[in-house]
Amino acid sequence: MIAQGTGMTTLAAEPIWNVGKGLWFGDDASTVAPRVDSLFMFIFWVSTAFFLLIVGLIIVFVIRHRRLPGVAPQRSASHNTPLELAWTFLPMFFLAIMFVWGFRDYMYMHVAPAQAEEINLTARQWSWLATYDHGGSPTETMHLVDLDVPIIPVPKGRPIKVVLHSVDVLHAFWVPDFRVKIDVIPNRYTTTWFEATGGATQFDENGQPLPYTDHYLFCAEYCGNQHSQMAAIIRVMDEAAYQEAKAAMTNIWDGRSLEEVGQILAQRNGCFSCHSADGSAGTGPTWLGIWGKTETVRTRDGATETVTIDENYVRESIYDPGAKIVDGFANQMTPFTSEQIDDQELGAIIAYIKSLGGGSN
Ligand code: HEC
Ligand SMILES: [Cu+2]
Repeated sequence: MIAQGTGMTTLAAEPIWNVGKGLWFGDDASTVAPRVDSLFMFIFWVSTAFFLLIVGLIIVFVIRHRRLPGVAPQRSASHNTPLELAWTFLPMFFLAIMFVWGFRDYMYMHVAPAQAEEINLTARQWSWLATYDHGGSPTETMHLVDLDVPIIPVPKGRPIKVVLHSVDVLHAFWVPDFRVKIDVIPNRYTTTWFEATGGATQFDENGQPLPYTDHYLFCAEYCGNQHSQMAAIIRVMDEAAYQEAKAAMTNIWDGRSLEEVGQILAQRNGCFSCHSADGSAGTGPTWLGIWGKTETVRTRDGATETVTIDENYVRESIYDPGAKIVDGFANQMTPFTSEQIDDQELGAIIAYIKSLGGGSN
């Protein structure tokens, strides 16, 4: 485990199977990184041991039982119950360990803590745009190879949930130092989370330790001829520096937060003639406290389904309201087009509905 906030791994606590980890893994810079590495190394050494055992036995047997002139071939043994039980249950035992361990870490990786701060990340050919809860986006860039990529600040020692979507083709969000990777898909939101620990201290050209650490964000899904340059820098810093970096960001909405912008957009687009934010139902259901709740809907073919109100559901409810009609309401909402409510505006409306509370965030 990583000692929180220090970004240092305690050597004494390293399990034995982590031997050799340094050969191919880079820096450990998030809480999930040591978990991934440890499981990977365990599987690696178990596989190596069985590989050597099996190939070793094959070689021994090939030599020992090879055909010799004048020696009649032995009859094959038909059965050996203890041996067969052993080679069935021994590997099963190791596979069960890998499964339980993998499942535990999979759940850890996929369920973001409720108090996580959210950062929206928009992928396009060929760049990344981060939008924070206060409506700002980073402007600072770094020159990599032959283009300037954005520097995306994140706080150290606190969970961050990343809400991702693409405005064009398939991309993938990959931060090798964090061991975090997820597809980024057009017309749909995907989410992931991480808690940055920063990893090993980094130094400037003069050998002085830097107050932050930088980690590459790559696109990991071939998305066109500049795919390899679709990068960004995730900069892990302490809380004070993070708040300062956030305050210095530009905001295309006059300094308004995403929630405030969402409320204004809901007003301008006439959503409040059918929806309320105070719990009263009108032509449409109220938005108060719906976030994260499950509800019953009717689909186009008349089937009943249970849905959870999340980013994807709200998106669909706006662009294609007839796809899932809330129980107790009629199909009376006219679809909005992406010209009327564009991508960034949709993100703001979602932030606003989210801010009205509910089961989870
Ligand atoms: C003409 C009335 C009307 C307008 C205007 C309207 N809606 Fe709706 N909306 C409805 C109705 C009726 C439903 C429930 C039936 C359904 O699911 O389509 C609904 C459902 C929804 C839902 C799903 C709510 C839930 O509890 O599952 C969301 C989200 C939503 N609308 C967002 C919006 C947004 C955002 C706008 C403005 C951009 C908007 N609506 C404008 C009538 C309207
Ligand atoms: Cu890409």
